Amino acid sequence: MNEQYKRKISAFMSLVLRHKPQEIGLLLDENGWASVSEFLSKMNAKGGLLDFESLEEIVLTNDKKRFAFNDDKTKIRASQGHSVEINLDLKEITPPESLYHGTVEKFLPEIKNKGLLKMSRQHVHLSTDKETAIKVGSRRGNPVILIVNSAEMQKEGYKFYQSENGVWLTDNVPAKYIQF
Ligand code: HQG
Repeated sequence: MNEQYKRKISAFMSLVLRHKPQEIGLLLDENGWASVSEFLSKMNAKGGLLDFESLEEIVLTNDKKRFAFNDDKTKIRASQGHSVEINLDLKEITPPESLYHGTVEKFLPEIKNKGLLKMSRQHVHLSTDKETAIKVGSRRGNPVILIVNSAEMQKEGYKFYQSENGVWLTDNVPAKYIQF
């Protein structure tokens, strides 16, 4: 499988497993899992040639480990980033002192006003390293990096989670905990 093809399939998998399973007529269970055999047959229904070995390669080599199998590899799901309502069964954990969020200038007035909101996703996404936040912000233009006082938030009752692929998640970040 060449890299370009892998990227294309992986982007489509993100769409299906996070946002629009109905795009291929797939159903996700309440925890976001799809049956691997059903996923493959529905991905291939319009003439695709994705087999289990290629899927496994995509899951294993994906740059952000966006997808995960269950133990016996009969189910697959996206590890984070959903807009469909599913329960990832995340365990609350203690965050580091601070976390980063990458955004762009044009959102700053709203963020200063309302804080960071999850918008169409299930959580606000944060990272421990600045580089990741720069990449996230760069998807929309010139990146602006915000620092979130996560330890202080947790002390004051806010909950933090980490997805299977290491993304820090929380429900919202009021502006008073953000360093602009
Ligand atoms: C902004 C990708 C106005 C927020 C990335 C962001 C990430 C506000 C946008 C993952 C706001 C939402 C998530 C407010 C937040 N007013 N704008 N009050 N609060 N925003 O895509 O964090 O590559 O839902 O700053 O790498 O950009 O797909 O979130 O710009 O990990 O795996 O509203 O998606 O992962 O955008 O990205 P998103 P995000 P993948």
